[in-house]
Amino acid sequence: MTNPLYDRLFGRHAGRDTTFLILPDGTRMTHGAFLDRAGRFANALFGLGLKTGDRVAVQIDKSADALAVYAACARTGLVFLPLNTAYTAAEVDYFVSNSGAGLLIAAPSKAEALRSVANRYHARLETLDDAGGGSLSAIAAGQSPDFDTVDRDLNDLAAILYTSGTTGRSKGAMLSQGNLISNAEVLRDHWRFTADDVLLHALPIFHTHGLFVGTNISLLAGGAMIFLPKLDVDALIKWMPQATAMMGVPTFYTRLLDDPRLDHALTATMRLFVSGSAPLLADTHRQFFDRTGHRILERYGMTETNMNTSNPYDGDRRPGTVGTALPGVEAKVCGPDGTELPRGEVGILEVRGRNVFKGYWQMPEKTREELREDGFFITGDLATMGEDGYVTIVGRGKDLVISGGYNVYPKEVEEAIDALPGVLESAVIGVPHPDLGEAPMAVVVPQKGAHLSADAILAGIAPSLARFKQPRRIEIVEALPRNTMGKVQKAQLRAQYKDSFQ
Ligand code: MCA
Ligand code: AMP
Repeated sequence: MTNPLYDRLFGRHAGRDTTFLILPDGTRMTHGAFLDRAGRFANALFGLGLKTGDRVAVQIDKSADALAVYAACARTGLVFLPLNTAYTAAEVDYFVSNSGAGLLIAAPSKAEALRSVANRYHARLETLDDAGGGSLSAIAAGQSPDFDTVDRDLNDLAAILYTSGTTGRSKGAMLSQGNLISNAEVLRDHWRFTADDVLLHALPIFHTHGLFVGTNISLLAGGAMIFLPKLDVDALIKWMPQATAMMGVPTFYTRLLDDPRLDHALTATMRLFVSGSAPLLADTHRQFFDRTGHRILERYGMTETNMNTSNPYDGDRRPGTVGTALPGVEAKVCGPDGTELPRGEVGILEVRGRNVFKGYWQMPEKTREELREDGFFITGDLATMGEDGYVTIVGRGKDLVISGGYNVYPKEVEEAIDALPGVLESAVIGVPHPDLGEAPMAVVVPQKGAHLSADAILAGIAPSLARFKQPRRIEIVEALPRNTMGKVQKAQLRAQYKDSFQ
């Protein structure tokens, strides 16, 4: 019996008394103890009547048990579907309905709001909190830690992660066991992770960065993670002398730089700082080097592809670039028809490799639009590639705002605003933000005679949109700038409001 994802990431650690997780209160959980927890959850999930291939939607706070549910899904062949804890019930409704999830696991505090969602789609609802409580935890407590791992192969679906589209609703990116393992193996080797590493982990575990990049690499290498619930600079500073590596979005680095305690001594045990999910300013890279002597290693990825390019471990970590294609990944800068452009020209980045996803869940047309028949995935990112293969992301061909590493699709926010009474139309743009890199802002036109206020707009969209998608600034204007074709000129708005948060 084989199950590559479970066996290589988790199963081989069975019974080991090596440290896997160091929790915020200082307690340590060994690999063996973690796998016992995962075994109990595997029995609990099958005990609920779920079958291999069923989707398990999970909206819970970060904890050892949350990771154990991920391991249990790998072991049972259930498809893990993690959801941002900031999503509203209205947003979760879509994910449960679109995925046809058989089980929704929620934080107990959200159970009441999500019960009707689960009922509507005949999904089971169980709860799990970050302190060992909740109905699923109670079921797991009565189970055996032993479980017969379900046979799977590299092509089998391991996870669905939803990513919004520039038009229409979110799309579920289907990631196979092979997608996840191949990328984790490449990154472990590229970034030299070993069993001696201790990863300072303060990212959320419902996205690729914290879940597949951080956690899968640590598991493959057999190292430990200091597992913090969220970014808290005091906690990072407290734990850093016990760590060897950290992964973060650029906000991690700008907040650390704002703290006078960041210096060479604080980072003396660290061998690697990785940044990704959003552009790291070259200036941040340089300031971090001046303060600590460490050159942040920037890499580039997507939910659909895991990681595609990386600066080198040894060699030139070039500020403002995302490095070269990872081993086993092909990257090219192309024109609209997929023809590769001469080096140095700006085009859309396309990537191919074992890391690239299988397609969008039950959306064959969307899949065809973005995944070419020859296997190249059209990232939608504007890039250049130098003669030496270094890639620089210079912009986005897609209308997307990345705020603190979270993606905000303007169309989704505009639709929510436009649906409010008194709104004629709106345009949502990303503007530079000193802490979040970029933040969404809305420019709104009222209907004739209607009185609109920013507060009323925010209150109107709050029930349907996660807080991080809500505009940080709202301007009420008489009309939106348009070109002769009638298209809203977002570039003009971005230029007009570029200093909003500076
Ligand atoms: C929280 N808030 C945000 C964000 N996060 N607003 C805008 N953008 C955000 N990213 C809001 C909260 O709703 C709250 O609003 C206020 O900010 C403070 O909340 P708090 O939880 O204290 O926030 P924080 O601790 O300051 O978090 C900021 C953060 C966090 C550290 C940047 O968002 C974060 O960890 N981001 C990482 C995201 C990530 O992992 N992305 C990877 C995606 P209020 O107080 O007003 O109600 S995977 C990916 O992109 C690809 C594959 C890749 O390449 O990695
Ligand atoms: P997501 O859909 O959440 O997976 O976000 C993927 C997007 O994040 C990519 O298409 C890029 O636009 C952006 N991204 C990720 N890493 C980087 C990076 N190092 N520099 C610039 N943009 C990045």
